[in-house]
Amino acid sequence: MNAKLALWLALATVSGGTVFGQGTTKFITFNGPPSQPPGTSHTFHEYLEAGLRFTGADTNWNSFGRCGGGISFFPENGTAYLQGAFTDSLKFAFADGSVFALESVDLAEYSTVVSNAATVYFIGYRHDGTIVTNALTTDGIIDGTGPVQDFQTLQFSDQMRNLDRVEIPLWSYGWSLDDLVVSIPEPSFGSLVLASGLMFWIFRSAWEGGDRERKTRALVSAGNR
Ligand SMILES: [Ca+2]
Ligand SMILES: [Ca+2]
Repeated sequence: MNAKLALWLALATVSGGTVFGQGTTKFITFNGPPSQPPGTSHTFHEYLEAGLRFTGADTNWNSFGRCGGGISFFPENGTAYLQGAFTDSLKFAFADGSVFALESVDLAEYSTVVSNAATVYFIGYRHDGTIVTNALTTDGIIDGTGPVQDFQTLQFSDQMRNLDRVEIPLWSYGWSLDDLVVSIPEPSFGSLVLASGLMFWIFRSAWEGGDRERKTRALVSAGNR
């Protein structure tokens, strides 16, 4: 194996890891900070968790709700979650600009009063300029703080990756949202180890090559004396 081939393999391994690696999975719980105690519900303009920044998607109505649970007519899962009432919207992206994929999300209806099955439109703006939309619909089953399970875990399609940002627009309101699972692709540990091993081999070969050349030159000059 020559040095150029080894270098090419090392680069291919790293870039292959970037595309096919496991990446980092982030579980966004919306549990804070800041804390949102049970029995409370507030309007938010910004919320940050695990590097992901949430704001309103609309410039005029730049808000969304955050509920601490423990309110009889709102959905319940024992933790804090986000809500989109009329005039609410949501936009999220990594503060450091990392591209990401959406894996799954827990969704519930807005309340026992607005208890119709909620269809939530997630509009993904991909890094290549294309746009992908997933419309996720809840089961319409909600009893607030009663025994029934209000939230469901719903999966995103395989198209929801390589995203710069995601928006739930103003017209897609009447939802409750928790436990968003997001992943960031990155080189896997195995591919990094293999790549660094190949790089070491390249440098060692170059060093030994240089060393052999020096020895040969010394022998030749000794023979000429
Ligand atoms: Ca939560
Ligand atoms: Ca439900």
